Amino acid sequence: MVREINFDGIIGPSHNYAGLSHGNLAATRNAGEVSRPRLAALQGIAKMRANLALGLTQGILLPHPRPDPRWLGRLATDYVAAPPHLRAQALSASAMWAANAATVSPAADCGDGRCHLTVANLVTMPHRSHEWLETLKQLELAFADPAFAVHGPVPAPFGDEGAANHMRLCDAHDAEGVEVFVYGVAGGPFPARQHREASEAIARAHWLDSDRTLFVRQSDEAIAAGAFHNDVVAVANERVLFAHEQAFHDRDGFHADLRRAMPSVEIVEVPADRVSLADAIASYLFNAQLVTLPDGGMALILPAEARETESVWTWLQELVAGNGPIRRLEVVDVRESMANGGGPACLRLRVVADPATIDPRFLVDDAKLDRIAAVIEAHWPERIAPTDIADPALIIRIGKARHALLEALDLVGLIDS
Ligand code: SUG
Repeated sequence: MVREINFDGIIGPSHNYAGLSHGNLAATRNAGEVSRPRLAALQGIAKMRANLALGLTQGILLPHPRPDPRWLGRLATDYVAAPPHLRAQALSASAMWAANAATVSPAADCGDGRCHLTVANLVTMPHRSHEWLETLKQLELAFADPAFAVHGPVPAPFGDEGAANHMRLCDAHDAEGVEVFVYGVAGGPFPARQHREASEAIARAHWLDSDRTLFVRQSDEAIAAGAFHNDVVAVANERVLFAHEQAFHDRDGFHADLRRAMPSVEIVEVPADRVSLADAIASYLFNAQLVTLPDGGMALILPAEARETESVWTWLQELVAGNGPIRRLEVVDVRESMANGGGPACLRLRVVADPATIDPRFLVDDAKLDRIAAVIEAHWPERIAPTDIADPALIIRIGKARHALLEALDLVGLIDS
């Protein structure tokens, strides 16, 4: 049966705070802090357990080999000899943010009746620009069934950051939808990571119907306020768009186009005079997972920071007390990821498909999460301080930890070469 499946990136053993993402305020603020990879990964597992408890279907993507030896090799160096900035870029666990792994168009939207996935090139940030090779390998394995078409990345210099800048509206997940690609325009204080050319290439590759595809410009003020991806200021699920008033460059034009393409759309907008852009971005209100529960109602899976931000929590209480489509709030603690600018929605990639067509090694239940948690408890470093990243013992430990996870999941030799 076709349904939405959330694939969460398991937070890798090299998780650390290197301040690598200009324009991502949390990551920059926490540069040089001590990270807690074990706690981080267990927080991610707890989020997946909470999703399972809501009756949702859950998948996983695996941490990448770090430091990335192939990337350093192409830069004619290795981890020991590399200058500190390349070391940090090679070591990053940024593949945990699966919303940046790929853009996914469900079969119902695609001209050839297959579900299409295009791996994101992530070319804007050096530490993320080498993720796609390993991500592609995992996607090709997980989605090898003919029900899927997995594409390589859009070529540089057209920046593509995947599902974080893509929203889909539909009456039901398995029905034909309207796909909304959100891009930024360069010129502000921070990079605009998603380029319109890349989004257009993806829409062509996925055989999307141009009448049901919108290209929407993100507002410059949102990017300047720290919304380095659209999913920091907007999220969609089925017929609901949940967005900040200042998320889009031409809000009225976008709303009109969306209503024309999908008359049943319900736009839940948070006004700037109730929640400022700054509060929305600091709390990651919109980086919630907006999900349809098995009984048909919708829930927002929010980071704890949303509950701790008064303007946001007050607004949310009114939202769920009203008669709107969003009826339930679930709070999760993903603070270690949040400190690098990654909320609950950043950690997951949504795929609408029949679970029977997916490689079962990439799907989880509680028992499998127990096994993964045991590997994390046994092998993930407890903490990484900035000075530790030069320590060869840490690097060996990180490699062994990932290998232990692949062993536990029967993936040795398949994605670790
Ligand atoms: O690309 N942070 C990630 C956060 C990605 C969040 N994803 C979504 N919004 N979908 C980024 O900026 C920080 C890593 C560091 O600085 O060590 C980082 O890459």
